[in-house]
Amino acid sequence: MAGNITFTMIKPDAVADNHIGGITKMIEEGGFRIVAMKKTRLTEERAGKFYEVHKERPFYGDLVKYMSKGPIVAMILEKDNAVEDFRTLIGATNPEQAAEGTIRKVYAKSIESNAVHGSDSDENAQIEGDFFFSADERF
Ligand code: YYY
Ligand code: MG
Repeated sequence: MAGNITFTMIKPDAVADNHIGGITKMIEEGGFRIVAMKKTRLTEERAGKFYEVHKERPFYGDLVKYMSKGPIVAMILEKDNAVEDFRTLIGATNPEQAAEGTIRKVYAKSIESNAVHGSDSDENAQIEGDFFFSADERF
């Protein structure tokens, strides 16, 4: 059975452009409950660790620099079938391929600056949530 938790970040450009409210509104209207939420900034080292699975990919260096260039908003989200439903809500990685009504369709500027992160499995949702939040920060 699919889990009911996923993890997201609002990425630096979307935070800098004042889209925290707009994106959070789409998340809540999409049926997700915010369990934990924090505005913080990743160092290059921590961004590198978060995206370690991609370290052999050609875009890894740029991605790490991008994700550490300014504050992000991290959230743990709850909903039935959370991981899959959230991937549907955010849309394709490349905003040119993102469906109408998705967060990336509305807020992404490019494949790198694509507004939000979404976990790709229940296992990674747990790992990523634990990366940012302790047990006493979840309600
Ligand atoms: O899970 P998702 O964020 O949709 O894409 P991933 O394939 O996990 O890549 C992580 C992140 O890397 C993506 O959100 C933007 C960036 N990226 C990129 O800059 N260029 C690519 N060709 C692929 C991904
Ligand atoms: Mg991914």
